[in-house]
Formats: sequence, C-alpha cells, structure tokens
Amino acid sequence: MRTQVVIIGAGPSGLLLGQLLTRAGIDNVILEQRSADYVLGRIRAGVLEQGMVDLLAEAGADARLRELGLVHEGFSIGFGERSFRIDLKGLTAGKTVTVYGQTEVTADLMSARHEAGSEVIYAAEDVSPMDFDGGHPIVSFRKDGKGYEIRCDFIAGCDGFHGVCRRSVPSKALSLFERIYPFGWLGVLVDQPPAAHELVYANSERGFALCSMRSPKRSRYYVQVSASERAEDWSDDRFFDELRRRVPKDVADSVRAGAAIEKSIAPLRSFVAEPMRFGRLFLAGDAAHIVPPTGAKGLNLAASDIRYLFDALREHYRDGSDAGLEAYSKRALARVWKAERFSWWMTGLLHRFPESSGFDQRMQLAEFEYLCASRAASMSVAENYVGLPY
Ligand code: RFL
Ligand code: PHB
Repeated sequence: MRTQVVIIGAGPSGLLLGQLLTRAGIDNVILEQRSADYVLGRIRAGVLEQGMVDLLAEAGADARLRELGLVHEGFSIGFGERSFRIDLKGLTAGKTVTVYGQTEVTADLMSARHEAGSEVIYAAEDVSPMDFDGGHPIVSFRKDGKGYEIRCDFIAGCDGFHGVCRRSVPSKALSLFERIYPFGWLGVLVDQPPAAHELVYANSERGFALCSMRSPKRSRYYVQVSASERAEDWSDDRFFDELRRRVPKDVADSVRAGAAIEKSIAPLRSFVAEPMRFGRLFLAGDAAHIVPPTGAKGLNLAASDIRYLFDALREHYRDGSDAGLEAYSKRALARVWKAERFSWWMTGLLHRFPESSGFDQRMQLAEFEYLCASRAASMSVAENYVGLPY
C-alpha cells in the first residue's frame, strides 16, 4: 500500500487532520487501534474555542454543531459562598466559546469522513511507525491476523498520550516536562437540565467542583477526588451530595440529581514533549502534550496543532514549500506552553492540594479577590479561556 500521509489515531486530532487533508486532495490513511464504538464511548471535553469551531467548518463537519452547540458568553467562579462571573464576550470584544461534547465532534468527523468516501482502519494492531528519519517512512500494522505495510511521505502521530508514536522516537531526541497532580476529577454525566445556564467552577474547602453541560437536558459534573479513589465507590447519591456541598448555595439548590449515564475518574497531569517533529514524523494533540482539564484546553490545543500541521502539509503539496513543516514544532509549542500555563494557573487557583498550608489558601483567596476587583485580571482570564490567537 502507498499513501501521502499516514495518520495514527482516530481521536479528534487524527479525524480532523484526515478530513482537512481529504478535502484538500491529499491522500491519507487513518489507523486506529480501538473500535469506532470504543472511541465514541469516551466522554471527555466539552468547551470549544472559536478556532476549533472554524476548523470543523473548514472540515465540512459543523452542521450539527451549528444546530446544537451552545454559545456561552461567560462562566462563573465560585469561592465558598461567593461567586464572580467572567464576562467572556464583554472582556474580549465579542468572543465566546461553544459548549459541544467531544463525543459529538468525533461522531461528526467520523460521518464526514465516511461521506467523503475515506475510511478509517479500526482495530489495527501493532501499529509501528518506521524509517521516519529518512526520506521514505513506512507504517506497519496487523489486522485480522494479517500483516500490512504502508509507504508514505509523512506520518502524523495523533495517537494520544499512551500512543506508540512518541515512544518510537529515540529518547535522547526528546525533552519531557511533566507535573502529576495528587488528585483527579470524578466526572458524572446525567440526563437532567444543567444547574446553571453557564459553567460554574468552584473552589471550596472540600475541594474543586465544576458544573458543566452537554445540552439543555444533559449535565456534566465533576468533583476533585484524591488520586487513590475509585469511581465504583461513589454512588450517585454520594456524588451529588458532595457536589452540592462544594458549590455556592444558589447553584447547589438548582443541581438536579439523577442516575449517572457515565461515571469515571480522570487523573490530572501537565506534560509537554519537545520537539514535536522528528524527520517525517509529526506529533499532534495529546501525543505531544497534556493539560489538566481545568482550563478546558486539551481538545482546543489538539485543534491548533492540526491547524498548523494541515497548513504546513498543504503548503508542501500545493506550493512545494517546506517552510511550514520546518516551523511546525516551534509554532505549535509556543501556543502549547501558554495553554499549559493557563491550565496550571486555573488548577492552582481552584483545587485543594494535600500539602496546602494556611498561607497557600490565603494566596488562592487573594488571587480570587484580585480577579473580582481588577478588570485587567479578569480580561487576562477571559482572553485565555476563549483561546489565544493561532
Ligand atoms: P485522543 O483523543 O487520546 O485520541 C488518540 C487516539 O489514538 C488511538 N491510539 C492508537 N491508534 C493506533 N495505534 C496505537 N498504538 C494507538 N495508541 C492510541 C487511541 O485509541 C485514540 O483513539 O487524542 P487526541 O486526538 O489528540 O485528542 C485530544 C483530546 O482527546 C484530549 O486533549 C481531551 O479529551 C483531554 N481531556 C479533556 N480536555 C478538555 O478540554 N476537557 C475535559 O474535560 C477533558 N477530559 C480529557 C478528559 C482526557 C482524558 N484522557 C486522555 C484520559 C478526560 C480524560 C479521561
Ligand atoms: C466538560 O464539560 O466536560 C468540561 C468543561 C470545562 C472544563 C472541563 C471539562 O474546564
């Protein structure tokens, strides 16, 4: 087999790149180790920056998003019983975010790819990227017991944090930067109307909580739990009880409990691998970096990587220029580190750390009060939350 670009991983990064390349007439194959149903069953992010929305439009996969996506002009930060609204629209000269689940983004990209007549090879085993430091990369894999090889010009490593691409790079060629937080988020999805019209992030003595949503009828809630907790030990009652104790009273009174459709714990981590290019292998999305979900940046960073990578590949094939490919890692990392900073900052402001002293808690409170009192401070939060320019 031969193609122009082999994409490893059919999460949002891989599907988005595949769809953009197909529409630009660039031949590509996507290899995914899981089944389509498994990929669709992962409940993850929910807040899209405008840059991601624009990219989905360019990929021809935004019809349902335009119909069902919820445009949000602000969000609130609760601190004990106090609450402060960040007016995203007012503080950023009109910018907003769109609440639309990652599951829906993935489903829309899957059907767009299917309609374009391109397929994804699901349940591909032992995928291995090879010879990417020379001019002729090869990707081998097994499917239904048979071995295959695809020759290509470039490999896009869109295979997430646990994928094979980053691990295929000689370790001396990589610099890794990491912080693992001593807690996770226990998330619950429930078919009940959201507690508030906008998202509510809360710092409480009992730990962080977040009230989010997927639609006017479906809510997504999170509470901070210690790294050793197990989702099975949290009944629905216990979860909603804890959530209500962590958010301001007016919000707590509006939380409607219900039977969880999904309940899982996500660990929190900050991670960056540098560089994001090795010869003809390009890393994008979670394969190269992870942010704690507090700033709602994970999926949006995947989108900005794909923006840069797609532009660079199109430039290569259409204009015969490799300038974009040469600049890819540096451009992507410049934006990644700013989102890492914002996500780390939001995490520090809103969570309870096991080692946190009275001084640390006063610092969080002072930070919150500064935010409430200073337009400059809330403008900084707003411009990061809606997404820094590409
Ligand atoms: P993904 O979505 O992990 O997709 C990677 C795909 O690659 C496949 N794969 C392989 N395929 C072939 N061969 C191999 N050897 C392979 N190894 C892996 C995987 O099966 C998978 O289908 O990465 P991508 O596309 O870069 O997208 C990134 C986003 O998914 C991610 O940034 C966000 O979901 C992060 N994230 C969250 N972000 C938010 O903004 N808000 C959230 O609330 C939020 N919650 C989460 C999250 C990530 C989580 N992870 C990674 C465990 C909750 C969780 C649990
Ligand atoms: C979500 O709705 O899943 C969500 C929203 C905002 C975040 C993280 C997750 O910061």
